[in-house]
Amino acid sequence: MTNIHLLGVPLEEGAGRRGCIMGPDAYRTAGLAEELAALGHNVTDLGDAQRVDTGPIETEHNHLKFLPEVAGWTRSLHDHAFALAGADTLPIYLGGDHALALGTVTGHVAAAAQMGRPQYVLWLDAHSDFNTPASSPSGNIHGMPMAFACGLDGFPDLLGKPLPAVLDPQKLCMMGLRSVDREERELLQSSGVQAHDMRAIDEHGVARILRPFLDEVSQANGLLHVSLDVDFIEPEIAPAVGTTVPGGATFREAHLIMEMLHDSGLVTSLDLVELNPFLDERGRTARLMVDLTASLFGRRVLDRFTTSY
Ligand code: 4U7
Ligand code: MN
Ligand code: MN
Ligand code: MN
Repeated sequence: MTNIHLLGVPLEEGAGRRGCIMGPDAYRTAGLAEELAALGHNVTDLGDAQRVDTGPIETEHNHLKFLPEVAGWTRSLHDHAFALAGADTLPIYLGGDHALALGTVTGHVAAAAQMGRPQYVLWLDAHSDFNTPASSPSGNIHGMPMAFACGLDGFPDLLGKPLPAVLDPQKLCMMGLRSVDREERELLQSSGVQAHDMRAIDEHGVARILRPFLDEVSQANGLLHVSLDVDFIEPEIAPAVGTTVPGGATFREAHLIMEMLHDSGLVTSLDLVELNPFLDERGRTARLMVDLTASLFGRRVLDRFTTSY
């Protein structure tokens, strides 16, 4: 039995199109809390977080979109994550677009540093979200959170203070990559991130990639934050996302990752991001994300009630 806190993050300003603001309520409608409670967990819904007002944020990068809004969310979520990391609970952040990880990941990294434990991150995404303001082709800040958390140069003052601790890129494992921008790829490769593209999954399967990483986290007595972007999954089965890229993880590949994460007992916090309910088909993507989360919290294939989507 795990104490789970759900925190809604109705943030959409980091993405190129609107709709992620409806994400938290779609997870509630799809029955996330009820599913987790049915697995025997103690679930508390904290409601939605709120953005703080920052006033204008200085930058020479004028193409950054909705900078004060994203900075306001980053400050709010960093503080929420820092506080939740110190409590006896496993927080699930219900996005909202992936810019929320600017706050959640940096908050968990700061808390881990204070506890003297290494923080690891598993990033499940078609994209590496490793652009800096200078490298970003779009100016959309949801393409930048991991570069920010790893302390890369050129970011405006999103947090209102220097990062209390930076994420070690070597403790960041990415799976599912199939859209990385040219300059972004150089940043990613020179920083030493454990980056695995879809080809690696095709050749080796998810288990062969994930197991060594989980062993590493376990041996280091690390904390593990998981960030699941809807576009990690094949868009044919998860259409409710603004940035679809074909060739994503299959239903079983995604579930197997969640099942292995459950068995490891290592996960300490989770982001569910980029769900855009405006683009969904009869709630199927929201339901798939709820089912994947249920697998991460102990539901097994043989217990699963088979429905047809
Ligand atoms: B997501 C992109 F240019 N790399 O920076 C960018 F291709 O959170 C996409 O992973 C970023 O969905 C996608 O805008 C961000 C683009
Ligand atoms: Mn709401
Ligand atoms: Mn992403
Ligand atoms: Mn993505």
